[in-house]
Amino acid sequence: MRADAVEYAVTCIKHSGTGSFHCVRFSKGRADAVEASFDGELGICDIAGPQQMHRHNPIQKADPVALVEKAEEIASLSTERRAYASGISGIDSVISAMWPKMLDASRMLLKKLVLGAPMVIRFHNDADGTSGAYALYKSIEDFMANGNRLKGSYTAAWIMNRGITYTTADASHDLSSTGAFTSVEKPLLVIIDFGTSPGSNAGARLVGGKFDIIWIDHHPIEEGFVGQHLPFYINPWQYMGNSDIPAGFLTAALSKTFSGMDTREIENASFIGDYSRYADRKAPGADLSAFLDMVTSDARIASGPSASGITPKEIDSIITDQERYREMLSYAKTKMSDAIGNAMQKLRRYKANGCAIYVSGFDDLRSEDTKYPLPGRFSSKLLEKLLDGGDHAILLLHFGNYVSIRVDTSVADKADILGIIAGLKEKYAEEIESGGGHKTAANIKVAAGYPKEEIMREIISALKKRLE
Ligand SMILES: [Mn+2]
Repeated sequence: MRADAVEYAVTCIKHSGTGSFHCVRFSKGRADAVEASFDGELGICDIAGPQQMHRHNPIQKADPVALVEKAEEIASLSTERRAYASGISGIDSVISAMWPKMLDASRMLLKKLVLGAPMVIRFHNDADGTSGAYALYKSIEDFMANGNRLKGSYTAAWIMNRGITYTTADASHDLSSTGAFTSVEKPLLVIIDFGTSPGSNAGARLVGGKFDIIWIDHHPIEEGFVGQHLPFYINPWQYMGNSDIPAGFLTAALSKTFSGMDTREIENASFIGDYSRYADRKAPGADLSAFLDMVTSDARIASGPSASGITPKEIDSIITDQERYREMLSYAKTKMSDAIGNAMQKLRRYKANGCAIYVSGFDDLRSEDTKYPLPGRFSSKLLEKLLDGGDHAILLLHFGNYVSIRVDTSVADKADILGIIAGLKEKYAEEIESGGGHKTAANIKVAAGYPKEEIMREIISALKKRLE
């Protein structure tokens, strides 16, 4: 070893492209990571510093167990043992119950960061899922810059998921993209704000054993969903909580195990985006929520510069550019309020006992090229607007072969929209292709060519009867 050389451990090799090597230098509870481009293998190498990172270096065998232990030590020293307190008591009791699991999950994540293991972070393309990815991204950046225990680079693919299932196609993609790495640590998959549909089972089974997985969610757990048995499945329903603690908030809380980053605005954006009872419309977060909703649904923006989906890094580059952020926010707000204004003019109103039932079409309310706003989210916004008037309301928004139904929480039990849909599916077995959802938000898909007007008439009369 040369006098000026320093021992680095090569902990991950990327084979694709020009190839690169994740090298870590451990010293007294901290790590410095660098990317190098020499030829080599996992092991110990001597390098004199970044300027020599391209040179071929002699490599000795290293004990991978010892390397992992060093990374685990850094992860453990970097994490906060006391549970994050948001100041909202209904949330804090749930978070403190979840804390031991969050702490373990986050230590695993930090260990992968230190060792440069490939990570895939998939987030749902709505304000909630994206606020979670954004909170995690900012917290990792903060940790690497200010944490003083890890400096350098890490390896992650951030993928905006245009659906709420982890499909076998997603799993195959993740296996093949991480297959281009040789690493002392398994790759990590982080899932944020997917549903709990058994439709994800096949994908989850495909990556099982090959990835460590952190799955952060807040949807009621469907029977037969295998994700709930993962060691790092994080869902408030397992801890006396419910969907009012959205995935964006949960991810921000998990990030608090290792970062002191202030994520309150991001947390509130997730509350607002998912209509949580904890949403605070007077605190910062409403703009961010509207912005995230738009950048994840406007077809031209959501695809991102690389056409593979906008990433938290790109989102951050817009948000930190004040002028650009203001411009895009105003675009989002104008588009949304125009669509709401047009829908309000076209509304038909039916009277039920103690409640108004509104019907509106959505087909010509948005431009074909941007696809913004998306109908499901728009119907929630429109109902919110209708409820501003103070009366109870139910909304039927139709577009294409779909009817999107949104129900005021205070009449949801009585209206029993899921019961109505179940009855209709029996009566119109041929005409209704699918239907279901929650008691406040449900959808029906009518078979192509069948007039949805008849189905809507049936829904209205069933609602009137139930509300009597
Ligand atoms: Mn959500």
